[in-house]
Amino acid sequence: MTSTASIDLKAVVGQLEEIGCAVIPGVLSDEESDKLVQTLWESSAEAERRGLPSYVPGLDPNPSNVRVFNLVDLDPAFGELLAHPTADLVVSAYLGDDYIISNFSANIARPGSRSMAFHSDQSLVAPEPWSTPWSMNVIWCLSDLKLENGATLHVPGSHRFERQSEMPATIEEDLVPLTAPRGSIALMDGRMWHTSGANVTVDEDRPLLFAYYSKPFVRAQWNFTAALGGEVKKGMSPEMRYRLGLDVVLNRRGV
Ligand SMILES: O=C(O)CCC(=O)C(=O)O
Repeated sequence: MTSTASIDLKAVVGQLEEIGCAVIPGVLSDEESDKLVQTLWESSAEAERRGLPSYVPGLDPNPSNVRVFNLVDLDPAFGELLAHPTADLVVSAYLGDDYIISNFSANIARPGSRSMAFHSDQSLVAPEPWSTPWSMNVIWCLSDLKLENGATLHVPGSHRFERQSEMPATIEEDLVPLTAPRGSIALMDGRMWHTSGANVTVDEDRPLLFAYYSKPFVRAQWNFTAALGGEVKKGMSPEMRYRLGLDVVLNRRGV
């Protein structure tokens, strides 16, 4: 599997700056991807037992998108992914090594799923102008990501719009799929305008995990202090406690 030493970090950061996204293939083996898909479905069933929604009207057009929220509480494998050395390397380089974790959830686009509303993730957590990257997604591709199975549609270069008023009315005509082989991570600047694609296959699921990271001064989307159980919190390293905002002091590490 791709080791952190073999990653051309300068090139990855260059693509994020230039295009707004980049792909690092081979971060997970096929076996690891398959195991995570299995863990994801088990976690989805557990989330349902706990009464967490898997379909949010207004977020997705129909229930063929299966959402799994609160991944970190559902299985330790997901916490490990958040702290994965490759993710840490890239996020530290792009946002700074004092980054925090804003959210971690899954979107399984099943056959029949359609696009959600066009948005950028940074616009959901910070007001314009969006002059610099304050957030980014590390998207764990547990299957191949291709147009037919609902690959994330994005507008390359759209991370440079500082205000919504700068965007042409026809911008959605420029959407293209973010393609990647299974086992990759796809990286996306938080300012990139995007949406989920439509899964037009007969029988292929598109399970993606969205690890959303931000600058430490941006309020997190998910309240991990409230959402994680005591045992899960206890198992977290000091580093992860800081990144998840579990300590008493939120804006200084090691306090
Ligand atoms: O599933 C996708 O491809 C995109 C999901 C997304 O943008 C979101 O949940 O905010």
